[in-house]
Amino acid sequence: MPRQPCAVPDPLDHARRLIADARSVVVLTGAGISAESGIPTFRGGMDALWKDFDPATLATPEAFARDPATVSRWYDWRRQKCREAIPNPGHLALAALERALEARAGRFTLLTQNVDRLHHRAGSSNVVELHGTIMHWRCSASGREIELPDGPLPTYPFPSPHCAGSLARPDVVWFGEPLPSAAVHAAQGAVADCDLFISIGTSSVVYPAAAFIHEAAAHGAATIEINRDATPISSVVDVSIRGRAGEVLPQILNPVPN
Ligand code: BJW
Repeated sequence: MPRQPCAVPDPLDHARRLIADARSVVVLTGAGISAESGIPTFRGGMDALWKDFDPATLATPEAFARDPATVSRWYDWRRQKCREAIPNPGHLALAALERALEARAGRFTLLTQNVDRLHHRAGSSNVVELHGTIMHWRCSASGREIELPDGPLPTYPFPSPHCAGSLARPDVVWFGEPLPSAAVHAAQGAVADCDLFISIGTSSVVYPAAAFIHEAAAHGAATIEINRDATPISSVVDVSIRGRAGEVLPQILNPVPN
């Protein structure tokens, strides 16, 4: 008898089956999901922000202390880019997944490393911003929020109106700074409880966010990665889907499998 070829499951079908069976889903997103909204990623690719810049000169408290004008100007330029961007089909598909899980009395938590607010604007509600948001700025001394003009800041650096001699800084998490404790707490609770973890558009090299998928897998959650390129987790996830988030997510989630 001729041998039948062994059926390799199509990764999109496999992902749909895992989503249909899941009751508690955690999604972790990174810069890749916003790339199709025109927001540059940090690493990898011709347009990546850190292709020409050393992150240590822009994304650390030391850099801000050394050269607040350059750092403020760079973040304010990015704030304008985020304001102008619109959510893409990947963001919208995740908002639809949240609504579908709610409808079947499931749980959905969206952990994002992105600071652009596009998930909120797409309609997602249970969003945990691990690295803060570039849309809010705060006093570097007191931490009080600072109202910003809609357009570019009038000066770089921009003085804080709250404390004499201190400066406005973006409410983001720089290297060497702790993540907001409420965000870490919410993330850890969701990860401990999930039966499916989906990592989307992140290089999976920045901690502690990069550890969450391993924690989820260690307690038995199924894992899916959606990324344009291979990453350190591609060979350890249950389903690795190589493609653009804005194209792959609608294929899996429109309609949400049930
Ligand atoms: C597509 C696509 C498409 C493209 N579709 N895919 C343990 C081990 C080792 C190091 C550490 C550790 N614990 C802590 C550290 C140190 C450090 C760290 O992780 N360093 C590593 C880099 C080595 N971590 C920290 O410092 C963190 N703080 C901390 O741990 O504090 C501890 C502490 C406790 C108590 C007191 C004091 C301290 C803070 C990390 C903060 C990260 N901040 C940044 C900047 C935010 C502000 C800003 O926006 O400028 O966050 S760094 C930058 O990287 C940004 C991102 O959120 C983050 C992750 O990047 P992401 O999203 O993965 O983007 P990319 O560009 O890397 O990847 C894009 C991906 O998309 C690629 O894979 C593409 O293929 C893909 N892609 N187009 C799908 N269309």
